[in-house]
Amino acid sequence: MSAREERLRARASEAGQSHVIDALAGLAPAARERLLAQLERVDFDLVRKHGALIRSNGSVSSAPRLEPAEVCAPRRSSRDRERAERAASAGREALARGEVGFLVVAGGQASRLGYDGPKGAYRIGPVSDWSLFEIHARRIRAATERHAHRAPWYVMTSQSNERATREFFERHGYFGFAPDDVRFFSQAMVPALDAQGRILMASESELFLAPNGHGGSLEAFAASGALEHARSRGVRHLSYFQVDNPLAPPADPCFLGLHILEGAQMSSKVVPKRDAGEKVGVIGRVDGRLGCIEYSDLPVELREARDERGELRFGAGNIALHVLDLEFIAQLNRGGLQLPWHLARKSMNVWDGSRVAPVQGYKFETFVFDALERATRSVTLEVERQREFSPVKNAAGEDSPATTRADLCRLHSHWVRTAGFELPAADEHGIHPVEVDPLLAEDLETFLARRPARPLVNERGHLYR
Ligand code: UD2
Repeated sequence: MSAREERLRARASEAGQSHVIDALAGLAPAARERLLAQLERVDFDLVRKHGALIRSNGSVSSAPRLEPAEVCAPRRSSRDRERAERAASAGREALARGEVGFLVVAGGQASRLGYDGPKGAYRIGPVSDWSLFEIHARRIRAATERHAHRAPWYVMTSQSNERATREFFERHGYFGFAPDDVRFFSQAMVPALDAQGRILMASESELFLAPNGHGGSLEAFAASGALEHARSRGVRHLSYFQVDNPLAPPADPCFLGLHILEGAQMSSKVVPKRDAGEKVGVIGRVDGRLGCIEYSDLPVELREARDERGELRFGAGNIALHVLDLEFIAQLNRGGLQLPWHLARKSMNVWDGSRVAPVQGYKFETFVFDALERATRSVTLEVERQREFSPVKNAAGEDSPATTRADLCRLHSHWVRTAGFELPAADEHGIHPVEVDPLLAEDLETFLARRPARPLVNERGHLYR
């Protein structure tokens, strides 16, 4: 056994994982090298911690004390409306100075959607048939053109989709961006474990690794050099969004301005939850600090609790749109990023020594919203769901491609109707197949101001561009 293998064996067996070294025996040289390279990247101390987390059942020692968060709600309070209007000009100025960069997290595995490829490549445009990436790209380009300033776009992938994502961008000419304005970086992967805390294998020569959650974006952004790149470009604030939500406005002057004027380090947008059971985290004060409780961790009595007006007491649904200051990310990474780990029990196809078979295993993730409690200042802004949030999560039913396409059509039909244009016939669900190119307009006001002559008509519907 080589010195390299000896070193690894010592580390692995100390962590109770010698089976992964035993797996090297009998492998052909290339396979052996692949497994060795993977093993060298494993943080065995972390694996040990994750094993302990399984044994403690992932439980938090006591139920959290939760209070509603203070929310800025321009639609419900005239004071907040005035505050938001004042803030918008600060946001516009920051955009015009090029101080805002964009970060999309796209490292997830799209397993619920059942799509074999990067989720961002999924075609969602109801009339245009544009992919999620293309729609986000058009929104960012619209913002940079409007504010006459180029800004970098950071795309977080994971090992499982990095190559495919880069190829997709290349094939599409970087969606009109200068290649230097798009930077990819990859989040880290961590081993999945069985119920005894043993590392699972994906094949005889591969560990079963899974992306470390979108909290990994904060670490990888710094470690990959993206943070330095952003600094050198004069970026001070990062607009963060998820690839699955084509309604996400990446450059909202009001949100950016509120964040800046408040001197905040990390801010969030919320929408009132659709119902108590909706699968979004809730932003609130957790044990006195601002935070977000994931839907699966919210005790049922808190999930159902209502205030005197009959509204959900903990109804500030996290839609995963944040502004993060670059210096805040740098500060979080000083001495190593320490976000809490969450575990998820899932069925996975693993190598059992002779074949690949499904077992119940554990994956480990950190969540970006856990950084909220480290922010000394933060703004929570309530926005309208129909304008900003319609994620593609599932293959069918709620939050699926069908509901997202219908939401896009509903919003854009409203603009088109208000502008006095004719709508194409509705389908059996009452949806008019209409879509507006973000490069033309991202809101009703701009659409009315630009008043496009006529739509492009194709077999799917009307596209205004
Ligand atoms: C997330 C939030 C939920 C709510 C909802 C809004 C968590 C745990 N919960 O729910 O509170 O805000 O979104 O849509 O996040 N991703 C990565 N790397 C990873 C894992 C995820 O890049 O390792 C990306 C993924 O590509 C997607 C986004 O993060 O864009 C959300 O991931 P998800 O769909 O697993 O999160 P979900 O639906 O549980």
